[in-house]
Amino acid sequence: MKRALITGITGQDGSYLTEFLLNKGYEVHGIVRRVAIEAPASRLWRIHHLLDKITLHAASMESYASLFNVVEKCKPHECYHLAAQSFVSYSFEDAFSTINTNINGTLYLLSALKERAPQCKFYFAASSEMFGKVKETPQSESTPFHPRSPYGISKVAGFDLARNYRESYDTFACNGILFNHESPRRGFEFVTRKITSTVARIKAGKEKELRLGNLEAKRDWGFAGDYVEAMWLMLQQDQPDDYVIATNETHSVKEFVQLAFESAGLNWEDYVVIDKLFYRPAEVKLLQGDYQKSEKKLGWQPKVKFQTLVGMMVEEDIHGIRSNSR
Ligand code: G4F
Repeated sequence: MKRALITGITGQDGSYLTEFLLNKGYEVHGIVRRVAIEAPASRLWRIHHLLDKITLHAASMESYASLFNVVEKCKPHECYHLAAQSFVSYSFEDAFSTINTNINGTLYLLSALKERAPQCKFYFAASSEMFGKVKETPQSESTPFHPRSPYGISKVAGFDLARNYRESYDTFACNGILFNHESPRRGFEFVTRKITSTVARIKAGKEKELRLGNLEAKRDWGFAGDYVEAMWLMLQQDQPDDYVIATNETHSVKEFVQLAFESAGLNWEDYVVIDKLFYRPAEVKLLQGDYQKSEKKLGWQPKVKFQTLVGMMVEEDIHGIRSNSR
């Protein structure tokens, strides 16, 4: 039986990936912070339904020794490194901890795997934020990076670390350059879930307005459930490589807002307030991913389209509020 080790297993992608790998017959191990094990209701809600099928290990991405011990115990065949401080806005507020956790965590894990499980295949969650001030549109694997936030910088470093382990030590290390991917399990701090959850609260009469920053920014938004399959496919190839995972469509935050309010039968202009608080010191204006290489080499394509994604998220949030008030 194949054994997979997932960092960031409690997050949106970790939960979908765990379901995907369990369906494929994997033994799934996850790394979580000790506080998460002590507060399962608030910290493990996305994987609550999977807890009796997986093994959780308490460790910290900031501690080489703790990661080394988990790798030694688990001896994984595949490792999916998803854990990160992944909220771009927060990375401006605390650049030091974002850089520290994201870069060192990746290096510690790569090093522990090299020492104790050198045959393990490694997936690094790189990001379209690395393209930042984009040099061309759409962006592909050959587009140069120009990150615009401490988070983006940390992801470029992680990307380079994975590639360097591949070139120096023959580590089977792949970088998935994932564009924004969303779902009803998305954290509430990200713009899509902030919008859909507030639309649901407005619909239920529990909220009066939605305060947002830059509505002109454009993103390539896909469905997280589709994207975890691509992570797995990368590790099933004969050679390690880097891949863009995207939809090749771009939409503004304003379009997302309009559609979300429309799906709930509301007019967005009656509720949205622009608040400078949510603007970033440096913005990534436009992202659109060219996933031709992934389509050709991995046989991967996105299934869920923008409209369906927005509708699905609004519907789930409305449903969630109704079931909670029953
Ligand atoms: O949802 P966001 O916070 O996502 P962002 O910054 O694009 O990053 C996400 O995608 C990356 C992949 O490209 C991941 F690597 C990263 O970890 C994360 O998952 O913001 C999207 C856009 C931005 O342009 C932001 O300025 O929405 C704009 N925005 C406007 N008002 C807002 C708001 N973003 C947030 N979070 N909150 C607002 O009120």
